[in-house]
Amino acid sequence: MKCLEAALAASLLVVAPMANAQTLQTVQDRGTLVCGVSQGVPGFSSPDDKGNWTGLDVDFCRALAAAIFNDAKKVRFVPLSAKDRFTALQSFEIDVLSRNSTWTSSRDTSLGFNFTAIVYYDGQGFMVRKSLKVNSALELNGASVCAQTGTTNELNLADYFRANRMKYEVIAFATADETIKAYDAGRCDAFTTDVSQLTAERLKLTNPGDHVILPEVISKEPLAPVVRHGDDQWFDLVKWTHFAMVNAEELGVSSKNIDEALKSDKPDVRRLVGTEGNYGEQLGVSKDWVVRIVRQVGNYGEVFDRNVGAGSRLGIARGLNNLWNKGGLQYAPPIR
Ligand SMILES: N[C@@H](CCC(=O)N[C@@H](CS)C(=O)NCC(=O)O)C(=O)O
Repeated sequence: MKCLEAALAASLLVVAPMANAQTLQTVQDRGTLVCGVSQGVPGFSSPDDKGNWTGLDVDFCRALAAAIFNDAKKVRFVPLSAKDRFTALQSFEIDVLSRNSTWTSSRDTSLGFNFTAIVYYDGQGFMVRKSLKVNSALELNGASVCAQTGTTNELNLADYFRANRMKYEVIAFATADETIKAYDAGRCDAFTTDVSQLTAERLKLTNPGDHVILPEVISKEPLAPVVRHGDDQWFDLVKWTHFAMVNAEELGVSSKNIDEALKSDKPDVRRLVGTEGNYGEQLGVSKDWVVRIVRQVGNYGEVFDRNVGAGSRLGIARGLNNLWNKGGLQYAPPIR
């Protein structure tokens, strides 16, 4: 019996990953990366009038495509609601989910996923009308709160009000548009989601200046691209795409000076840009994978600034998303 169990376990170990271990090959054969994004959160993933997708989550997929194909445009974006995003990944409709998704233990285990690397450290907050004259979330006893179905935000909301012995009524919607429209129309006293999304969604309100984001941040929302369990090669490539962009920023390598970086004699820059070692090949892509990413998409700081940071309409400070050696939490393991 013992032997049989061991044999079964051994066969499962081999069979489980094999069933699913072909993502990079599938993407290469298809010639396009299929990337799950939101249905529209400015700064993270939203289509313009011509259907061109932009944002931090979008650029992450473009970086992955640059590494794989040397062409950041070879991505098909699939807009997904909060409720549908995980089924789309489980059912192989997408190769990777890059959609402001919070890394939680149950999503990482029982849903059958791996969260790759934290591309944005976020936390949940509240927005209210200034005319409500509320300065703190602790003054929201009895409030009605708009939220989106299938998010961590719904759950944190319940925890926060229970912990602070306050009453509330949740009004939940399936899409971001319905949620923000309901809030704009005055159907709820407050709107809750991750602070970055509050900042982004505020731009869609009739009079953004009439609304304020309250100071409390009630949860940890580490946002990370997600892949399916059972494909370590793909998991590695997706996670190292983020690490490459962070390492590039840390080493001062950007889209503006990438050609000089190729001539650098600094050992860590040489490993990053592939003039030394075969680190790209070890991931299943080419030696110059980081050069492709940085040239076509940029380093992490460039991507942050133009989409959500100082160079964008959102103007979000780097804060927790600054590099570890500049007071933030972005810390990438070394390429070597
Ligand atoms: N980070 C949270 C919330 C993610 C989320 O879906 N937030 C809404 C708030 S606006 C959103 O991005 N909606 C965009 C959409 O459904 O397209 C989670 O992973 O559950």
